[in-house]
Amino acid sequence: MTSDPVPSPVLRALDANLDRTREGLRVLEDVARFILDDATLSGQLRELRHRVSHAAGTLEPALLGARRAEEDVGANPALPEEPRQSLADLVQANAKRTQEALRVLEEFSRLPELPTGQAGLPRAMDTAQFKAARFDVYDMEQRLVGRLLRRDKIEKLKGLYVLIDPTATDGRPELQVAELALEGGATVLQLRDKVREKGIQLDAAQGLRQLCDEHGALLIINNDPDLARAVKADGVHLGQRDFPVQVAREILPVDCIIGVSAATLDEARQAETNGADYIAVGSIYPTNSKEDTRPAGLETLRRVREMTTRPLVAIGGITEENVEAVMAAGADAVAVISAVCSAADPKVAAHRLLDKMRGHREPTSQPA
Ligand code: TZP
Repeated sequence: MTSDPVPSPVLRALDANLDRTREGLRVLEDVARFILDDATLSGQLRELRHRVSHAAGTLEPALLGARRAEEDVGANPALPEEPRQSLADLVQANAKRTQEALRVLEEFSRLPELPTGQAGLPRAMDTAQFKAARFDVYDMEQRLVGRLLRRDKIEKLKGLYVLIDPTATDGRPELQVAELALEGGATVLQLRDKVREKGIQLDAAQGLRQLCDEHGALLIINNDPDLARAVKADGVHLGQRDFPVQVAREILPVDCIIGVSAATLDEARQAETNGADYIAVGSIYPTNSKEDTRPAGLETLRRVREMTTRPLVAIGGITEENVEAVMAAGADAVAVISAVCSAADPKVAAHRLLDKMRGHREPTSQPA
């Protein structure tokens, strides 16, 4: 007959913290899985949970045997449960708890009370794995909180996105055109200035920031993470030859969204893999607003739609006449320069585009 494992205070501490770690990781995993719909992130968290269990080694039965939950002097059912302000708050609270628990596992698993491991392992538990897992949780916390904070912004993308290009306003002040676009219902403005120096762009970007705040719209800066940071923009838009997404991410605050231009299915796939928050597919139609455009067309838009659930912003030559076909091909948003910035009345033009977008036909199996 085997004797019962000896209840040991060290084993109890290890058991409690192993449970805390796995529970915390499960909460993070379910946020990635059910809230963010992110198979990669939830898979990584599941794998981390399994690694932690594995690091407990052969001691698991002894830990279970040592459990005395009802005798825990630290358990206080009278303490009120802390409310969570948001999903980001929930993730942070659980990530912190998991990191703390992993630190306890790391420290306690080094004690001499622990038996030595099998097959030459110095200890029964893998201390180094607990440490590695703690660092992984720091990283996961940052990624999850970033994704949650950006999620609300991404929702606003689903509408009319107007690029404010100072060379396309027919000589009118860009802020005047921008304000009219917002009054007409645009939910996103992008500053796209390929001509002026940064100091001059800063003034324009600050003016746009204020206008977007007044209208509850997003401000995106074209290809300039520095300027985006300086004016607290909501995001940055990157072309194929601009900074890679990962580099821009390191420069920008975690709640800043990053969009990437794609003219082909492969570029769109790569943008998704690199972590772009939205993909701008274009040029859908010929345009005079950009010199070196590459044609993408509606067919590419349809194929990208089938490939990804990331928000798709269609761009290039979009007008009141063709916007319904663009929406029917799977766009979540439509980005324009000339159709609004160069219109006689940008407010009316924005309004009419939005009217058409709202009334568009749902995608069918028949090409539009
Ligand atoms: N990227 C692809 S097409 C394009 C950009 C910036 C220009 C869009 O301008 P317009 O006037 O709406 O065709």
